[in-house]
Amino acid sequence: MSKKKLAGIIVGCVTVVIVIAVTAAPTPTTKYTLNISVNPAQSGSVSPSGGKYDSGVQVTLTASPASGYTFDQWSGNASGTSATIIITMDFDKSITAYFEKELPKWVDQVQIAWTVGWPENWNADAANDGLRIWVELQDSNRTMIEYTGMSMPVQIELYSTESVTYPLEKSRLIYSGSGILTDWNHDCFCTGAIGVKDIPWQDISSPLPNEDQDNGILYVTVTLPNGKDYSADYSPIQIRNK
Ligand SMILES: [Ca+2]
Repeated sequence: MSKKKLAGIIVGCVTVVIVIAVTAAPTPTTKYTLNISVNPAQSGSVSPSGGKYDSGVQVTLTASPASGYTFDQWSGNASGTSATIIITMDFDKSITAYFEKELPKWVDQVQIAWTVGWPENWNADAANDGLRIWVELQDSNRTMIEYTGMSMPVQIELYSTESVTYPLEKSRLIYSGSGILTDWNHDCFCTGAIGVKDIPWQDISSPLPNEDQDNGILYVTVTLPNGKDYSADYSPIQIRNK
């Protein structure tokens, strides 16, 4: 065999080996990134929490609410209200799981708000210092609803009244303020409860319009966690220390 022929065979073999090697090398797979976020922060979690996936891979996402929250919906590169969904990683995806605060079960039972206010002595001396306001929530059977750990805004208004003859009519706004309902056993009419708001006499505007100036009408509006407002009034209320 001539040197030239031998060289030709060697070159041929090497070429075949190279061709085989190139053909056998794995094709690099495209990977896509999955970014998961949760809104509001700390309201829940998603499994898996994100990562890199081969193109075309299907990923099952499961949303789990934190205590006191429920799953609401997916948004971004996914949609739906089911807590478990399957997505296909065919491009980089950013997905947000939305959770919302779970409403307390008693919220739907509230039908009535009651309020009352009495002169109270809340410092060391013997004289009453102002009005103490209580608010109570009731169901349709007028049974007090027990709740705890709430933060429910209460708007409070006091009006003077020209007369103590029913029906009482409001004359002039003499106090406007706000309070917070927190626990049923602190904000109810119970003896010894602290009430929802103390209004010092000096915060109630004066002079009052006429000889019935010691009487007024109390209005409160409670806003529940579902956004519903419940109003209550109480009259005549003694709005000056006697
Ligand atoms: Ca006092």
